[in-house]
Amino acid sequence: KVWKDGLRSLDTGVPSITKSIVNHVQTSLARQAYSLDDLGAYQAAALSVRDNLLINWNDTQMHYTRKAGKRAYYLSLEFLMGRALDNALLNLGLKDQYSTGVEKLGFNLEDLLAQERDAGLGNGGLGRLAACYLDSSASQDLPMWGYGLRYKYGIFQQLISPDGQQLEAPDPWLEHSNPWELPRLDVNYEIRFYGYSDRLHDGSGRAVWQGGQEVLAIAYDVMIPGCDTRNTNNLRLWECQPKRGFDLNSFNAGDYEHAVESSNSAAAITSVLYPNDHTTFGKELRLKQQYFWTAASLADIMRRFKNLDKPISDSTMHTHPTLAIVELMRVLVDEEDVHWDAAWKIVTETFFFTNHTVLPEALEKWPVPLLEHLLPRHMQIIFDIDTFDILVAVEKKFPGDRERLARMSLIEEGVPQNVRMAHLACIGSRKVNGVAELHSDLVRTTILKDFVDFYGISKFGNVTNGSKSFLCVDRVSFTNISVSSHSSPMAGPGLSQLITKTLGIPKSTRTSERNIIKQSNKERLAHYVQVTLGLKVNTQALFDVQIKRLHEYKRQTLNILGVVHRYLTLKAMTPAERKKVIPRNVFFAGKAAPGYYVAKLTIRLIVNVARVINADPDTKDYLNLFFLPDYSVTLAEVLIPASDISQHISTAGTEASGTSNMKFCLNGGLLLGTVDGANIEIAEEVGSSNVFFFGHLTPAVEELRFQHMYHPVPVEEKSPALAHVLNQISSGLFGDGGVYEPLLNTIKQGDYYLLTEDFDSYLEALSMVDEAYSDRTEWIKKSIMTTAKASYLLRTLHTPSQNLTASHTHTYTDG
Ligand code: 26R
Repeated sequence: KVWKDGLRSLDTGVPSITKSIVNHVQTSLARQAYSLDDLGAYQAAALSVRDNLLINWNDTQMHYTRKAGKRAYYLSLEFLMGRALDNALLNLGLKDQYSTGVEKLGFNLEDLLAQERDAGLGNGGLGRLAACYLDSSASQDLPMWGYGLRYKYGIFQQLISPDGQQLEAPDPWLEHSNPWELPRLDVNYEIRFYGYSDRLHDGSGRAVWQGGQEVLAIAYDVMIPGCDTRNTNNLRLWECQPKRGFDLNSFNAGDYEHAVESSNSAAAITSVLYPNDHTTFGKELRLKQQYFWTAASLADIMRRFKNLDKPISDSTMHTHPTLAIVELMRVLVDEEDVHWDAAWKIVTETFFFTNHTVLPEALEKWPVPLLEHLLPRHMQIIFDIDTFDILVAVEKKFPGDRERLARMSLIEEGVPQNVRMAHLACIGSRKVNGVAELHSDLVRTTILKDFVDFYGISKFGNVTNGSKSFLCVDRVSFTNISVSSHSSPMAGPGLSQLITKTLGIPKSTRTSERNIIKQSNKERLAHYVQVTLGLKVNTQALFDVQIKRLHEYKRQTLNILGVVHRYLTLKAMTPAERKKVIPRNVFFAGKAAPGYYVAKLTIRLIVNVARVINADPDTKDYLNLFFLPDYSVTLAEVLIPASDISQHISTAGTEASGTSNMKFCLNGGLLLGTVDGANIEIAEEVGSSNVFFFGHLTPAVEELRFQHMYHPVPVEEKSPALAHVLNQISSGLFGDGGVYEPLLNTIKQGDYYLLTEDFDSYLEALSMVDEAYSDRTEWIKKSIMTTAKASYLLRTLHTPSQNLTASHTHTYTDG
């Protein structure tokens, strides 16, 4: 924190805030203050906040340069940032002042915040994790940079058609100018594709790569403010532009289309985020994105390194940036004249590889012919690494073990051959880690087992997501709802303020304040549903939430089948019996990859079940179902704080970690889940009596799958309850049953994700939730304990003022 000495102090009083907003209206926006709409007011307020950030940002960068210490670089194809203004105001501690300031100008701050479009440059957990790490490192005064792509279109907008199908629309998030980015037209690099590579055969291992197509990488910087510190880090996003612009010859010959072709093909590289999650697809454009981004980022890092002459450290994420390993070899060997062995040593001391999934369909592989065509030099380097750094070395350690060689090689045999990116990431990195204890174990014992045998176990660690690293500064996890935009009479201080405030106040006051906050968060969600779906929500009911990308392994299908079961059970009851049932609202949100047929069918089923259930006078006082379209960071900020229970019900061994699970806990929502990912460590911390676990454990999964494959048993025999539910759907209770056959068949045939095996214990867990919720006093205790213990698990707070030290935590949790 040395750099904080001798800093300019900012004038953040309300008068200077209003003055600066009005200034921006007139000079930056060229508009008149009296005819300004909310969008204009948002833009002016954002520019005024940006002025503050810029001063901090400049001072921070200057300090880093002067200090010339080691830096960390976080490479990710995805940064799911959400909205920036609210985050900046909270981190700068200026929310109250700006609220008063814009009010004086006739605006409401919450309405202005709502004008901002989410920066949705990511798919789900992996992208949001990257955003959290940026936020967290800035808050902890760590010199970390993010590197990513400036997609013109972020994650698609999800629409739901009248018959319940997901439709996709583009997300033109940059439509209005983006006040949060600073174009750096002077920071640009030339990136080559295609061409040919000639080895020099002079014993140096060098080659010359030329020809092909060159494009330009242009830097855009996004300021990342720390919380309660003036430390402000940087996220550098690359835009691809053509190197030469128009081809004048074609243009003059009247061939306009050909003239702009090269500019189009360059622009295509950073035009859209791939919306695929957990499935590889082998598209050339995606490979181009990966190389473009790793090459530009490395060139930038190298330039900074040479200027500073100090060590660098580099952390890569997932297998998406694996080409950086090969690119750094190319730069060192071909351009910097470093000997191959010395270069390999530098590379393998520089990168760290975090694995984020063990699902086989998500393990990245690139066809050799494609790589050879697009990046001929890199393909040569990969073959050389394979030969010298794997095959020769493994043969030496395990002589004559040909099967092992074939398993470990970077090249998977077949037509065509494929490059295994996870192997490359593993051997090119200093350390490898998974994202929760169970997942890291699976990395060590399944996909990278041979590499553990080869390198020894110490290279393979675990870094559980959230745990002691980022969560207390994640706005999603700890939503500071003060006054909601519809100004509910119940609106009180947010939970985080309560925690800071309550250290030391009596237990009864804490409990009632917690209840007021939870209730106001439910009202806020109810209001959102009313506005977006036109449906009324009973805010006295239990709020049950499952929000995440749609995927078979996450088993949203299990949840919706459970809802149908509840509906059928309610229908079979007498009115008197129903009166004893705990009313429940079930909320779903999440996007399906546009080409993922079964996941899209699940959405369709949810929407159509909702339509029937919500309209049924027999049951509508006891069960309601909502599918909220277009899940986003901003929507998560409304949903997570409102939950009583959240579902994290993946087949054991499939969810690497999950990150929203801990965010729900921090917000006092209890977990209903399988023994998977970070659920396990969360339960260890918050106490197993505060978590509802069900389902088979990881070791049983493989054997059960085998049985279902080779000795299928009818659903009826495994679970009569499930069979009944499936029959009702097929027979048309929720509209044409035939539509859902392909989805239901995934359960009836093969049942890879083991719904038939887990259905009955899932129902039991749901009943236990009902039972626990009926004793409201006990439930509230559980909820408070969950918040307290979860914040203990995620206890790295970043400032002395907010730091819950062990003794404070004790004060808070002794209730
Ligand atoms: C190769 C390609 C198509 C691809 C595969 C997988 C693209 C994107 C993914 C997404 C994966 C890597 C992902 O999002 N994993 C999630 O990472 C989170 C953060 O670590 C975990 O919490 C979550 O469990 C895991 O699914």
